[in-house]
Amino acid sequence: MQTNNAVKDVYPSRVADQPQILKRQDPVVYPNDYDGPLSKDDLNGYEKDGYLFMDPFFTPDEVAELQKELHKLLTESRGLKKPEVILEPESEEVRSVFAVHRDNEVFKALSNHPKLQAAVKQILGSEVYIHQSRINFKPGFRGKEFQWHSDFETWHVEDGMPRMRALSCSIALSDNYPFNGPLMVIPGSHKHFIACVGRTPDKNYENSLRRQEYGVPDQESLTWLVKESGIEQPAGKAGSIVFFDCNIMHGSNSNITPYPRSNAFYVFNSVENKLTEPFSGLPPRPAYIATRD
Ligand code: 6CS
Ligand code: FE
Repeated sequence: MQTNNAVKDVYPSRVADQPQILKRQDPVVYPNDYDGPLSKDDLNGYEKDGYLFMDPFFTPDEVAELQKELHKLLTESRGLKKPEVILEPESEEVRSVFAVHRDNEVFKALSNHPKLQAAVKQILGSEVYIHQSRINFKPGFRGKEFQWHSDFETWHVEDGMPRMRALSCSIALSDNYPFNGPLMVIPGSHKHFIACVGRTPDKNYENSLRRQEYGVPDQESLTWLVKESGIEQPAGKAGSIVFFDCNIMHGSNSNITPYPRSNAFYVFNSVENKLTEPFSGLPPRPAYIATRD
């Protein structure tokens, strides 16, 4: 068993030359008495499937303000050479802008939205902080795919996230349709941890955020997961939201339609699950990808 300093690695990945399917060793919904917008059924559904889709979640006025800011941010980011601005792998199109909860007033306010915060605490059962935020623009015609992966596998290996007590909120800022590359999830896959093969390269994030190669499960494991419970694609209008568990297997296809699929992603981590040293043994990733302070 690998350890880094004091913390045991209960989910070893990218250490063996064969993939492995391990059982999850953490709760999905953490017992708590936080009040919020999620019903008992919502929470039971999230526990079983690993995700919860709500359409709508935000009001039309809130959506209008977010869309205005989205276009402003995209215009500002084009041609901007800064680490937080990630380009598509085969063009100069903007793929993502990271750390919007830190650098942008409108998206900072969104991360503190009372209804959003309340829902997240009903699931994680504690106070929370933002581990990572980004806007994925997935532009029309050129928005490329996101390979299948578990976020937790990356956050554990490359950021040192100890346990599965985090979640992502994907907030639709443009209408997500079945055909413009919406999020695809494998319901129930969050209950298994797919240990991947390969060794994480130094500064892997300089490529992985454009096209992920490490931490992408093998086809046999993916086929096994899909056989268990199929594929769902919670595609909703602008203002809808998908809460998804840190370990659910997910991905999205390229967008060859004229309709951008732009979403805001906020990753909330429990204050009881703060990052330790990366289990890869490599230096930690920069703060704009993983909050460490
Ligand atoms: O490396 C990461 O942290 C990012 N990669 C993906 C594809 N999803 C999670 C996260 O945004
Ligand atoms: Fe992801």
